[in-house]
Parts: sequence; structure tokens; C-alpha cells
Amino acid sequence: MAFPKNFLWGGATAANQCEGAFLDDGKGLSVPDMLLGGDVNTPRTFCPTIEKNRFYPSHQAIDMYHHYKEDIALFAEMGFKCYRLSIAWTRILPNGDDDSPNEAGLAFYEDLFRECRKYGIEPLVTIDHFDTPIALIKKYGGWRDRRMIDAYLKYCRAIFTRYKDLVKYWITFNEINMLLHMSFMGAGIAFAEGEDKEQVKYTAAHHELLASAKAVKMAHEIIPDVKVGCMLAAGQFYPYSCSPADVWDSLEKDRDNYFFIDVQARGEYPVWAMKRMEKAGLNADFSSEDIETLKNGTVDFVAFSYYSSRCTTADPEIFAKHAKPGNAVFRSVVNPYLKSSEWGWQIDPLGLRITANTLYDRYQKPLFVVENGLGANDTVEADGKIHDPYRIEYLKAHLLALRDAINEDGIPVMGFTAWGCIDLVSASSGEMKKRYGFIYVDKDDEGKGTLARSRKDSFYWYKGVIESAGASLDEE
Ligand code: BGP
Repeated sequence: MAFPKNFLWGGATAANQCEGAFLDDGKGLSVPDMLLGGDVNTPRTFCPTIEKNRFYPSHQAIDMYHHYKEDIALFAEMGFKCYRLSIAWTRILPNGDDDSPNEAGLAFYEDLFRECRKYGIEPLVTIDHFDTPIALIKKYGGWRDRRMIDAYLKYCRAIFTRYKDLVKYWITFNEINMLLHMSFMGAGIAFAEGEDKEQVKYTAAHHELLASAKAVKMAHEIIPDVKVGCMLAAGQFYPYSCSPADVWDSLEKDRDNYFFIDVQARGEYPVWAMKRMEKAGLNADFSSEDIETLKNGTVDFVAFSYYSSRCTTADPEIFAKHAKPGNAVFRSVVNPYLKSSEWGWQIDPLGLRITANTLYDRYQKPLFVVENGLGANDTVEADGKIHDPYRIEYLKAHLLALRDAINEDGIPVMGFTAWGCIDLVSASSGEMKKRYGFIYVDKDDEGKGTLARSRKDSFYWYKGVIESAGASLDEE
């Protein structure tokens, strides 16, 4: 059984994880430029000034800034119909809110989009992928300040106007719900001592939701036939047991994340969120104008990343006993029914079908799987080959589950872009060795390597999947 005819098969990357060239052609600094590397147990640390002799993984990354033609040619060889990438806000507006955009930055992406189109590859562009400009953090303290909305819209206007004939698919914020879990990476927010964190987070969330709604409206005014989506870091919370308290706990944890998409897809805050905020004494600084803005800026599709399901319990003792080790972003307990990756991410293909069904039941908008994949250590053999059956196995199982969601459950899914289709810097750990790619990049965690690209076994496998519209998944 095949996937739909116009299914957008492809891969996904983010500017700060692959481009490098962090100061070239007038680019300004953004959050990832100041992050040092970590590892599976150690979160990345922010370094407020750039210091010599320290290694910043994103400064060179895989230098896609200078390799994009070669990389897009490889994507085309695999048969990509779509390439999800992000624009670096500070290549366009180096200070985040400059009055006129930086022509060199605009020209870079224009060339890149033309290169995609040359091969019939549809660009899908994330406007802000964990990329808050440092200048705006200094000026406003990140998204806690309402003036961020105008800065973001200035940036949107510049890119919508310039690329209106080249880009028809957009996502306003990468994994918007990450703001609650990684506030600095997600929204440029550092907390002062004793500050009410919840108040700051929900204020920032309100600002991002308004910015997103206004951007959706603006895109529809400027770009003919445009489709604009929101994006969730998805993965259903399962109750650790069938105790009602665990079920309630999982429902509440899911709501924390769905909250954002509830607003972006339906145009209003859900009742439970209003109640919860009222009880917590949180003030979202609503005006009737805000209410109108949210109503008029609902998205055309719901995009999501899916790596794993999550698991939770209301019992603090059980939680402590089974808590996931490492620096997991979502606090979760280990699900005893699932295996884990080398980085402790649990592998649950059926969870993708469950998540897709839940999202569609909730929103009735077309879905787009814009990230999925396995981060793993790869070995280059003496003959230069890279055998990665584990990656193929992971992706195959997830694509089969997605195909069931489409063909068995009837859910409209626009496409699938595998995360890190070319090896890149890990967002959570800054490592290179946590590789997701079909294309191997010769670069290590100390920054050494030739940057040469080579095809892994999964490269040929994915090419076959796309060529057969998914029919090859039925082969042994
Ligand atoms: C998502 C981010 C990506 C990406 C991916 C994998 O949260 O949108 O930027 O990196 O996760 O995570 P990691 O790189 O930490 O393995």
C-alpha cells in the first residue's frame, strides 16, 4: 500500500545546526552562537561573550553555508520533494529589528530556494527555529517583552516579500511548546533570581502566539497560495499505570503542550488554560484586540516533530525511582515496554500513530510530520562505507505506523521530512556524534574533520522508499 500521490517526502534541518558561517556577510549573533557543547548528561551552557579557545559547535557546524549546492544535489538524488529548513533571523536582521534587511542574507536564501526549485524540491521554511537574536535579548529580555512581536513581524515582512514566489509553505515557530521546557533556547528567556517563572513563561507564550497569528495573516496577504503551519514537539504522555491519578497526570502534562496548538489551530485559549492561569494568578495581559488577533490568525496545518512517546505518574516515589536518566527535556519516567536509543530516547513507532490520531481528533487540520529520526553513533568502515541498519529500522517502523494513520485511520498527512537528513549539530547536546543523517559529514565533537559528505546505507534505502511512494517498506 502506498502513501498519497502528492505526499511531500523529504528531510529537515535548522540554520544554526548546519549553516556555520556564524558571522559571515553581516550576520548578527543569536542564542545558539553562544552555546557550548554538552553531552547526553550535561546540558549546554550559555557563554555570554565569545571566548577564544572555547568550542562553539554552531560556529562552523557542517558549513552548509558554503556547501548548500552539493547538499541539495544529494537531497535531489534521494528524490526529495520537500526540504524543511529555517532562515537565520540574524542573517536578515542582524540586530533582530533593523529597519532595512541585510541584502547579503536575503540573497543567500534566495539562491538556496532557487537551487531547491531547480530540482523540483518544495522549500518548507521555519521562520524561527530556536534562533532568538542576542541583540533583542539584551534589549528586551527575549519574548517576555511584547515588543518582540513587532521585531518578529519586521523580519516576517522582509522574508515574505522577498520569497513570495519561491516559498509556499511556512512554519511560524519551531516546537513552540519548548518555551515551557527550554525557555532560553526556545524564547531567549533567562530568569532572574526569585522571579515567578510561570508568569514569565505564559507571558512569553502569549506574545509568541500573537506574533504567530499576525504572521499567518500577513503571509496570507502577501503570498499567493500560501500555507502556514504551527509546530508542536509532540509525543503523547502515557500513564505509568491505569490508576486514575496517573491518567489525570498524563492528561494534564499533554495539555501543557497542546495549549499552544489549541490556540494556534482554534484561535482562542482553551477553557482549562484560562482557569488554570486564573488559579495560578497568572495574567496574560489580554486585550479585546488580542482576542481578535488570535481569532484571525489560525494556521492552515499542524506540523509536529515526533521522536518518542512520554510516560508519567502522579506518584512522586515511583517517579523518582523510574525517572529517565540524563538531561531529557521532557521529565518522564522510563516506559518498561519500550527500548531506548543510545541517548536514552525511547523508541515507540505506534506512538506516532497514536499522536497523529490525537492531533487530528483535536484539530481536524492536515498534519505534517516535520521531524522524526534516530540520533546514533555511526562507524565509517575501512572501505568508507557507513552501515546504519538501526536508522533504517527506526524510520521504517515509524513510516509504517504513519502509513496506517493515513490509510487505516484516514488522517490527512501532507508529508514527512526526516530530521537531520544530513548529519548536523545536536540541539540539546551540541554533539556531532549524535547523527541523524542519510548523509555522513566528516566532523567530530572537537570540530575536526574534512567536512566531506558521504552516502550511508540509509541514503539508498530512503531513495527507494521515495521512489516507490512507500511500497518498498513492505519488503523484508
Ligand atoms: C528537536 C529540534 C531539532 C533537533 C531535534 C533532535 O527538538 O527541533 O532542532 O535537533 O529535536 O534533537 P537533538 O538534536 O537534541 O538530538
